[in-house]
Amino acid sequence: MNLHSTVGGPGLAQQRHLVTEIPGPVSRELLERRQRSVARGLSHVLPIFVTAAGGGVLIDADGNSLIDFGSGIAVTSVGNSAELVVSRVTEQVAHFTHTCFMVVPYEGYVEVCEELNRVTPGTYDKRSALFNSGAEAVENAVKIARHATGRQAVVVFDHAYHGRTNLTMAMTAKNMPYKDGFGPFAGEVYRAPMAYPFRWPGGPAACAAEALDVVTGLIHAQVGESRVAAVVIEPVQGEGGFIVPPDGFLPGLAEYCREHGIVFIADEIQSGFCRTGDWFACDHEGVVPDLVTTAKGIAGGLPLAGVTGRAEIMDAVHAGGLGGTYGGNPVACAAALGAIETMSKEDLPAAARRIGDIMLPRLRKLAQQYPVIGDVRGRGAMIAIELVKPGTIEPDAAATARVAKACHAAGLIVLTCGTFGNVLRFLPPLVISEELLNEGLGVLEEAFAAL
Ligand code: PLZ
Repeated sequence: MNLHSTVGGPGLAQQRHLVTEIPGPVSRELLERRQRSVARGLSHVLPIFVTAAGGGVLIDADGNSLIDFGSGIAVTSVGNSAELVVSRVTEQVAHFTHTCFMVVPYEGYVEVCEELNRVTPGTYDKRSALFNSGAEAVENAVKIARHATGRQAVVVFDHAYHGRTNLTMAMTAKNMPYKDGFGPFAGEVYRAPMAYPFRWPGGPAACAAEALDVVTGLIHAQVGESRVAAVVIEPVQGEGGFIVPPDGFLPGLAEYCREHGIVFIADEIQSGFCRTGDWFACDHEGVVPDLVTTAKGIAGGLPLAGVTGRAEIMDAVHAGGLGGTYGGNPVACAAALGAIETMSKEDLPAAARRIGDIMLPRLRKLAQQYPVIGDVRGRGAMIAIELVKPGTIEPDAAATARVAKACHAAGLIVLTCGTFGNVLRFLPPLVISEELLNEGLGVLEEAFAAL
């Protein structure tokens, strides 16, 4: 079967165009093959098999063109097969594909670390290290924080998502599907309540101050400040429901960590690299973490992740204490340099803000029309709506699934998230055209009308 008839990238026709039902016959056939060969544990949001993608569209094996509001979970912020990613990767792959940075170094790795040190929050002296996945970056950030402080405890939050490896499963909040049956989990991980304005018992206005009180009180009573190596938080929570903490919460938490010698780690794996309208979500309130974890958007779709932070913390680890065969692979580094250049050249933080400016008013109008939408939130191009039983805050996962399904059938890729499975999230590529963005919103509106 020849699935490579179309070349991807920004040159693809930017249109929604369905020629079969979704999934079509070719995808269904491939899905059958997939069932016979790929483990059941891996599931799909939408079982169409992709043959090309670029800008704001995905083309499937049946020739359907779908609008992409997912970016492969916040990865292809610069678009699929972005020009500078393709050219840099093509050049690198022809020169050499791997040496292992621990065996023989290369400039690309150093350049990516220089870029990370430059673009992440904080102007202090920084160092970076590169890894393959977000989970691996989080694991290493915790290793570094423990080594630097000589302490063991790690504090994480309700609704947190940090990965699927053993330590990061322990740090992730949600049982199904991430943790169920996969224990025992790593120890010395403590969970605190998240400042979640929509669900905060005392209401959104009291949320920041009350949440800070509860978190710091819990650390004092149940862990002991002097035993805490790190507090790890997503400055805008991703998988847990696109929860945006109220202003004041993150600065307060950072200040508290500073007072107690606790390493403040921002997991910017989903929220980073222009997604929220700033280079990093922490920038919104000028929060400066001690360590930042990055992945996803960093390399335009190639697997790469980073830990960046204060030189004295990063360099506390002995030589040879960090590493991995593939971490900072030269091809992935080339992709990252192309992606970061694209973000700067095309001012993608501004593009993300423009996406938010278009989406939020339309979604707020939709919420007025349909009381099943209990909350509209997010920043930049990291936007979500939370679905509830009208007049309550009781989650409505079934309605969420129905809306998502209707969007998929109409050629719009949307993702769900949230501890209760009742959040529809929107993560379009930051290079999506205004026309396509508006058309996608139209599909969503029709899905609500049909609910
Ligand atoms: N930290 C904040 O969002 C990855 C997970 C998809 P990896 N989120 C998507 C899934 O179901 O596996 C994520 C994240 C935050 C860490 C991670 C982990 O990144 O690259 O998936 O390991």
